[in-house]
Amino acid sequence: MDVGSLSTAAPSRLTESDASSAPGPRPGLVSPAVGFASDAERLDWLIATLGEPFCRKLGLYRVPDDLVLSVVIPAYNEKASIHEILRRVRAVPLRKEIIIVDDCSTDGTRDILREMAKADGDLKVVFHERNQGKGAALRTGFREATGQIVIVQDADLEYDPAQYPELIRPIVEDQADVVYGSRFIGETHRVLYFWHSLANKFLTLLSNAFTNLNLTDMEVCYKVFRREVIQGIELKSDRFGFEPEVTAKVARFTFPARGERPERKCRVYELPVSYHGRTYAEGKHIGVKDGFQALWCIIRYAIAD
Ligand SMILES: Nc1nc2c(ncn2[C@@H]2O[C@H](COP(=O)(O)OP(=O)(O)O)[C@@H](O)[C@H]2O)c(=O)[nH]1
Ligand SMILES: [Mg+2]
Repeated sequence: MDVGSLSTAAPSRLTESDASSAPGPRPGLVSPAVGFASDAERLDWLIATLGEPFCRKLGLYRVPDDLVLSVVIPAYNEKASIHEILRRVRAVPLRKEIIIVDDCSTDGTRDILREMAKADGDLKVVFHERNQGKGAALRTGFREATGQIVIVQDADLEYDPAQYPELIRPIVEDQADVVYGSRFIGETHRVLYFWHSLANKFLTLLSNAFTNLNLTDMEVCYKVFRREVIQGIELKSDRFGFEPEVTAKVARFTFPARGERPERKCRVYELPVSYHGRTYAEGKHIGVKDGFQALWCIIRYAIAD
């Protein structure tokens, strides 16, 4: 079942390109004879038929009409996947603002993005004049974001945008302010490098020891934030130090008292995400040096900055 396509409200919430790429009702599940005037009506029917708990499990739930998800995509030399990742992001039937930050690619990604921006006026593309790293690209993207919720999307195909409705749900339902995906708690994932995963687990453990959070995958790409959280944090790391830095700062983030509401800490949730890891031959960039840099950043941002 296409979870994303069914977790929608009225089609008015979809952009034109979303609407054109969203698959229609599935024969057998939704009979054409039933005829739904809108996706919202179809969703109501599904909830009434299958029951709310089951639908929630599938990521089928009502999203407020005015909700906009800002998708921030840092891209560096991703010409092989940039078209496809954008297609997959657009196919998610939520109202979205897509912000791509090209980190001074040299493989032709820049030209592709220029063309894409020309063809789609709604697509925000920012070009860095020199290569600075994922962290710097994200800083640029976060500054541009205007949606209520902001998600990080890498420009390769390792993560699946169809999971956005599940990922944002804890925030939509006001249980969480920040949601992390996790590749280690039960979803489908490609079996790859042992030492890589061990390093990942060690970095998460060390980060947890300093933050007192019990995350299982600190280095995951899928991090979702209420916009006021991510725009309320000052980020300094230019490269992959972004992950430990943002984690340390989220753990310390406090919402100020507002009206009746007292000051409160940021609430963090975690849920499983699938992972189709690529090999170094397939273009993976992150390496041993980045592991050591992450180690340094965990300590640095725990005690200073
Ligand atoms: N490696 C690398 N990635 C960058 C840079 N700037 C932006 N990115 C993007 O950051 C994301 C994560 O990088 P990636 O190489 O996929 O990391 P990995 O999958 O963890 O090895 C991708 O979307 C990259 O295109 C950069 O300077 N170097
Ligand atoms: Mg990647």
